[in-house]
Amino acid sequence: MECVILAAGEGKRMRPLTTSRPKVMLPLANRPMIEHLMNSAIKAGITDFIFVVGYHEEAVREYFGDGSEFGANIRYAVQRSQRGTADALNAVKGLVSDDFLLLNGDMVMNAEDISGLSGAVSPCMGVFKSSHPQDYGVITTEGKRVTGIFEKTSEPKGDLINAGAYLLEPGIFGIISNLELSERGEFELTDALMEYVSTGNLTTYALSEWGDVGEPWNLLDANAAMLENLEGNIEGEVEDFVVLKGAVYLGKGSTIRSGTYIEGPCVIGENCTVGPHAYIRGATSIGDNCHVGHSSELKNSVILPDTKIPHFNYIGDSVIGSKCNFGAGSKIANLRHDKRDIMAGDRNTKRRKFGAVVGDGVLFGINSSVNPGAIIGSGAAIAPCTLVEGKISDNTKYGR
Ligand code: TTP
Repeated sequence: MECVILAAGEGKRMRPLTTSRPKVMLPLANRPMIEHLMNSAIKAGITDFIFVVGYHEEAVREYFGDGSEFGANIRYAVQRSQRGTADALNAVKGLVSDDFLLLNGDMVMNAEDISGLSGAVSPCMGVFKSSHPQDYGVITTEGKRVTGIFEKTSEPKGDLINAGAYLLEPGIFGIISNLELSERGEFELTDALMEYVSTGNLTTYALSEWGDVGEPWNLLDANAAMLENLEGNIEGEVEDFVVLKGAVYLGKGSTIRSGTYIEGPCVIGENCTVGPHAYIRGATSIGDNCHVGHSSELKNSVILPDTKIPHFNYIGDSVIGSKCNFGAGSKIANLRHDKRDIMAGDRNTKRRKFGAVVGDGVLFGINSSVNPGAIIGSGAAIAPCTLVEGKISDNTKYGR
């Protein structure tokens, strides 16, 4: 069976992390999220994939090529402008001739569920019982039959959500060709599926585990979930007087220097230097070529490659882009004194602890302090001793 993965979206909610890469290439445990999804499908016995790419498609193509290095056979279809999920699926019209799996590329699913969904009767929708259905499209059912699909609303009609995973048949392309633009100006897959709902043909498959990765703070949860299964392994060098607790993975060419204390799960990529005297707490992923130096502390964060956190820094519950540099003493706060949920701009992270979202190439002057919920645009330069809060656009010079 072929598996179509939608990977063309820009991921506006993930900005500025998606300034220079598509959302699906953002890492969980140092691997693009779409690689984890593909690996789950491979474990479920699927080897043929069609990736629908568009926004920064070169990043996906360069990383995966034809898939042979990953034990997969990947073809590509292109969605030129991001006009919705049904439009993205339409890019594979003519490429599939039988039942196929369709997965949103920005989510986490396990192999058992992919296997179960692919063995269902088409058309079938993967659904998940969510504790916060108001954040998703919700469906209603009678037995296994879908009776309604509803947009995200503050008063959902139940707790079963549309997980963005489907078993479909080629007849869907005929339905898509008759779709009209939705109110938000997109061709929506859910509108196409309503055709099946009206004839009583769409059934559900209940997923046992699921996570979507639409917002930056979802990356932290999904990263932590990935790291739960981390098998520790030391491929680099660990100097004397280093304490490693829990699962720690250290990549080739990396060194953990004396006095460093790591509470896993923690994955450190290749050619990194950690310490002397660094403190890293789980669940943290550090990309290739990073430096975490003396008296720097990291906790529950995702750090993209080539970033330097070299002297007396604190980063908690944050997502940090690539090629950033933290001046000595610069820190990111992750808790409000009134303990209220952290707001990131006008969005509620629904987390009591959240630090910042930092784009690529941000330079922090010494002793700069970042307030919880800050979103700092790619290429921004923060002046020394500056208090950073709110939203900062790409390439801004901030502070004195
Ligand atoms: P969304 O999360 O709805 O959209 P997005 O990924 O562009 O993110 P944002 O809302 O933050 O802008 O997309 C769900 C999936 O569908 C995701 O895997 C990306 C994919 N997609 C496309 O491939 N093409 C599209 O035109 C859209 C809207 C989404």
